[in-house]
Amino acid sequence: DIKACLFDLDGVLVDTAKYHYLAWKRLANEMGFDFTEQDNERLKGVSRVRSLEILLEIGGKELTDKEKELAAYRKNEWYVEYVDAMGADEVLDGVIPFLEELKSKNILIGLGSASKNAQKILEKVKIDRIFDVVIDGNMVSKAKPDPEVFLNGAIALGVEPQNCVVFEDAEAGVEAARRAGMRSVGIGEPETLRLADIVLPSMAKVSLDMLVDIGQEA
Ligand code: G16
Ligand code: MG
Repeated sequence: DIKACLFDLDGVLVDTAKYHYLAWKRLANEMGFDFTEQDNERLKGVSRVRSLEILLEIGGKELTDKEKELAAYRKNEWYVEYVDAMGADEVLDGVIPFLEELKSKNILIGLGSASKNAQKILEKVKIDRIFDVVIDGNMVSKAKPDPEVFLNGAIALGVEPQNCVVFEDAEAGVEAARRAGMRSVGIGEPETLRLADIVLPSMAKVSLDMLVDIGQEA
């Protein structure tokens, strides 16, 4: 049975991808090249350092390690300005009722995000207090698809991986869940989330009944 749900942040609970996009685009424009929303798809779920490498590859630019560090720092300063302006209305549809339903059934709630800003974002949109554990980009050494972030969540909650369900919008995140020995709900397109046990177009479609169904397959 299901004892814990572990949620990715960007693309599942909130849409911070649009702010990452604006901040990366500003950096790209300063370096003299354009960065499109389609390019931004490649950065979803990817760490900050890796995102910068992809951006530089798109622009055909090379930077020294010191310059890379400064560029990533500046991008984050701009990104955090957007995050600071976020409010409770930015929690995606369906999320709050679902989290409340989990709470009422004593199912534990965890966050498993690549973002180093995850705690701040949860606080800004006022859902931080509902989480029993938060594992973020400051606490893991290996990025998704490595299962570390979700395994650490399960350990912190004292729950076995087979009793956890992961909610993820990124292919690498769904792969991480599978490698952790957890079930997963993909949020997005079935074509890109093939490893997920079920795929839903958005969190607005999630229900506890559906969760119980995938739990029984175990
Ligand atoms: C999120 C985003 C990524 C971002 C990463 C790191 O991951 O999807 O685009 O690059 O966090 O964010 P930061 O620069 O704030 O550390 P997730 O795992 O929540 O989808
Ligand atoms: Mg995500």
